[in-house]
Amino acid sequence: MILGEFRIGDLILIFGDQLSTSISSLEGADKDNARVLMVEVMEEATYVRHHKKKIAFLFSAMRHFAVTLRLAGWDVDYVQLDDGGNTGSFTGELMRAIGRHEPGRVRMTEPSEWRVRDLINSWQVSTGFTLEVCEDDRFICSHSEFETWVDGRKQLRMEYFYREMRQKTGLLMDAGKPVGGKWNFDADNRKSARSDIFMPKPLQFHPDAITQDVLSLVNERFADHFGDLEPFWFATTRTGAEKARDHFVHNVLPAFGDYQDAMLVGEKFLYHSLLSFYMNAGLLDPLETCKRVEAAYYSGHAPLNAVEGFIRQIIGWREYVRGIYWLEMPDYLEQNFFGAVRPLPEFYWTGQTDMACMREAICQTREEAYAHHIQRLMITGNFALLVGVAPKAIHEWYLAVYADAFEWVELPNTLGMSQYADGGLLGSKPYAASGNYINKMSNYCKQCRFDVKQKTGDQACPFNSLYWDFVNRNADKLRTNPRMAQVYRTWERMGQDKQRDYLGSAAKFLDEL
Ligand code: FAD
Ligand code: DLZ
Ligand code: SF4
Repeated sequence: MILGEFRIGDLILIFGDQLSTSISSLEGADKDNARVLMVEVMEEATYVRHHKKKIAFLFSAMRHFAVTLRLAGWDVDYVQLDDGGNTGSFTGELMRAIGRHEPGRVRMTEPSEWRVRDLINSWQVSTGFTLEVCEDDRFICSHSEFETWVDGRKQLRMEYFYREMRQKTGLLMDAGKPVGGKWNFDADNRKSARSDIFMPKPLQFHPDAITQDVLSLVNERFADHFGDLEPFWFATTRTGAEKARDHFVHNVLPAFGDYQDAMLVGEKFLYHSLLSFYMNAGLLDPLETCKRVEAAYYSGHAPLNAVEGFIRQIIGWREYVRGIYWLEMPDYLEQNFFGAVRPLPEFYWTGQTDMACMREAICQTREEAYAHHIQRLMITGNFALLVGVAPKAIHEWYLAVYADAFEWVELPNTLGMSQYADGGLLGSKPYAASGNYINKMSNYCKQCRFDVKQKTGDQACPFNSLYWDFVNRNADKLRTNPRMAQVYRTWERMGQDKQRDYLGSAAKFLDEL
């Protein structure tokens, strides 16, 4: 069909994390003169070896989304992983689709990751097509707004960015002032939790026929990838994700703030929302989610510390890390402030370690493709930082093992927040901690063969000596950081014998790692 200067009009490529019917590439397109293209490709499933559950979640959510689009009247060309002729790459599948449909124009919403953006730039040349790349308006802060915010600032700090996002969205604002008189109620959010029979459980879903097909495919094609495929209980549609969101708001949100930093043996989810994978794939709208959460405060259902805490994670941290990612890529990926070179210890893949905290975080990651923030930051991230794992190696682990992991959000969290590999661009000091912190925020140490109270020796918690080894090893890089001043004063006052004991214990542990 020839329409004006075009043959079939638009070919609209939708990526696996763009599963929103309001995605900008569909805005204004003519259903009668456009075709949507979605492709399952081996390249995306293997550029890091993603957790089986993550691949199953995305493929199933993509297939359900294609059904939704067709019901809404869109013509969808969907290429499944096992379809004959599937070339296995975005480039190959776009070329084949251009051959099939002879479109006048190729259109898409900007991809979330730099790697794919770079690929698209190469298509401008190789396809000879005019590519229309629309801005992703599912985020509150655009790239140019973030650049403007950064301009002229000596230091980038999330807290100030967050305040601007509060002003912009009007969330928890009253006549230009923060509701409750403060921007941040984090001081109320540091309680350690106790096991409780009334602990809420996440809303779980039974796999339907589409998901069953995907589970068989993943079982067959990705058997050697990390992680348990079943039980598979994620929602794979917008309707399901909205139910999960409502379940969170009604049953979990009121205690979200109080126990945000807590960790308990056997309690994988505590009072966390488990909404990141839905938001990141496009099944839930972040701003709409925040509005639901805000409404729970105004109706008296949830306290301000919980509601403000949740909203800050979304319009603060989530937006902020995206801004940093696009500001700093591609050089960001190469940052290595401490010059760390150690390969990732094998037990990150097996969970076979005597350290109960590490075992717990890794085993639940294998089971669920999920661990909450403090497990990622203060257990697996902290350990990698203390022993000096190469930032790229730990980054690739996080990118592979979590269902919510896309580089735009994972990389700044791992490389910046957790590993301080950007030298303090994202955070003001490294999140390094000894066993004392883990013992305060969890009950892991009670189940551990190591003794958290012992500082050195074979029975001592390894985090204790590793912490001081990290402090000593990186003194030239950290001593001048005002937030580390107290730490260095303590280290220097400790006396040489004690210092030698710590360094000796750490050296023995690192030798055997
Ligand atoms: P909740 O605790 O319920 O928090 C609510 C929401 O806030 C989350 O759903 C998420 O959308 C947002 N949020 C909270 N903290 C952050 C943060 N630091 N950055 C961005 N958004 C945040 N988050 C990802 O979405 N994808 C990742 O790949 C990812 N990798 C991480 C790697 C490391 C080393 C660390 C320390 C953190 C990482 N995070 C990542 C941030 C955070 O750990 C997860 O967003 C959170 O654990 C998801 O679980 P939840 O939905 O139950 O979150
Ligand atoms: C993560 C992922 C996986 C495993 N597979 C696909 C896929 O086959 N097709 C697809 O469109 N997207 C997939 N994704 C998500 C993409 O990696 C993500 O959309 C891009 O990184 C966006 O830049
Ligand atoms: Fe982790 Fe140390 Fe506690 Fe064991 S004693 S659980 S290694 S912090």
